[in-house]
Amino acid sequence: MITFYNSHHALHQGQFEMYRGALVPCHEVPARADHVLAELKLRELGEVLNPRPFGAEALASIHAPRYLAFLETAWSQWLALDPANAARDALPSVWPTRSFRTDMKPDNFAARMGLYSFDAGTPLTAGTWVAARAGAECALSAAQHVVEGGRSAFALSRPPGHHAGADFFGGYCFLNNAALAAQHLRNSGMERVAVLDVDYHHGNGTQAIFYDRPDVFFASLHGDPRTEYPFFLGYADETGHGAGEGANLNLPMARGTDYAQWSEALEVALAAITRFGAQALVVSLGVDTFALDPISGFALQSEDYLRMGDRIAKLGLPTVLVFEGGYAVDAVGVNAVNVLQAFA
Ligand code: 6XA
Ligand code: ZN
Repeated sequence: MITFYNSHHALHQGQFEMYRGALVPCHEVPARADHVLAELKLRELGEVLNPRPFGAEALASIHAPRYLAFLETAWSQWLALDPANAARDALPSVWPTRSFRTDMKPDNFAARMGLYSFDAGTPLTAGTWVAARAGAECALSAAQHVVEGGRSAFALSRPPGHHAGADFFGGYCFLNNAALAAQHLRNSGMERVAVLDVDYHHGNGTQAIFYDRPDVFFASLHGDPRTEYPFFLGYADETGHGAGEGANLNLPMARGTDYAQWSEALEVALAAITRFGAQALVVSLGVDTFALDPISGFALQSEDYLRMGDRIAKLGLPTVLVFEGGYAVDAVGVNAVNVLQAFA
């Protein structure tokens, strides 16, 4: 399995996220990717390459120009407010909820942060843009590898991506790496592409990006949004809209779900992807389904990730795997690489 990795991921290093009224240390830390990289090298699972550069058009295939322009300049806007801001991350604190307008371009930085985000758990830091862009290039390079005939490729991207929408960040995500990979496959002539999201959290950004499209099928296995983040999307009755009706499948599960139950939902998702007639697959590979994950509620064990990789590989589709969540930092390498090893 070829891996695309860029050390610039470490430039995104948030200090704190808002949790129950307090700023607590970020769960989404650079060490997560370091552990995956170390485990890949230990098992000699294949080449690790730097991504190719991709131009602004590639990001604009998924993200709104005004959002990209904001992300690129956000840190300098933050510093312009107060040079002392160099020592603290930017976090949003005000949002346009129902009845507010979202069509204007606010002059106030806090207003812009709120306009382009949906939670206070996703700090924007000095290196966020460079890291997110490099992570997106890993996903695009992995997709390009598959376009060129590769059976599979892994994008070891950080920050993760599946909560990011066309014009918003949140859930530790800024650019939607999986959506960018799927769109790159579409642009390169694959007519029907499926995204399988196995992260513990519903991939609200990916769902929203493709919700009214018939050419990209989105299937997600996740913690029930009645109790689990991101709470406001990911229900079973969300099946797509307009031309996209029928191309969205949510399989929410209760806290405590183990691999025996989880793998039944996987069978449902894989059968739907086969019926859809996907020519290529993108996997949003979060391993926060692990029993010891500190912010999640499923009960998967490390060996289960071998079974997961084996089962998804049996679909026989050209596949791009994109790293998402997983916060049991010491186990994240073993768990993610178990999927990749079984796949390869
Ligand atoms: C709330 C939890 C964010 C979940 C991030 C994640 N701060 N998404 O792992 O897949
Ligand atoms: Zn997650």
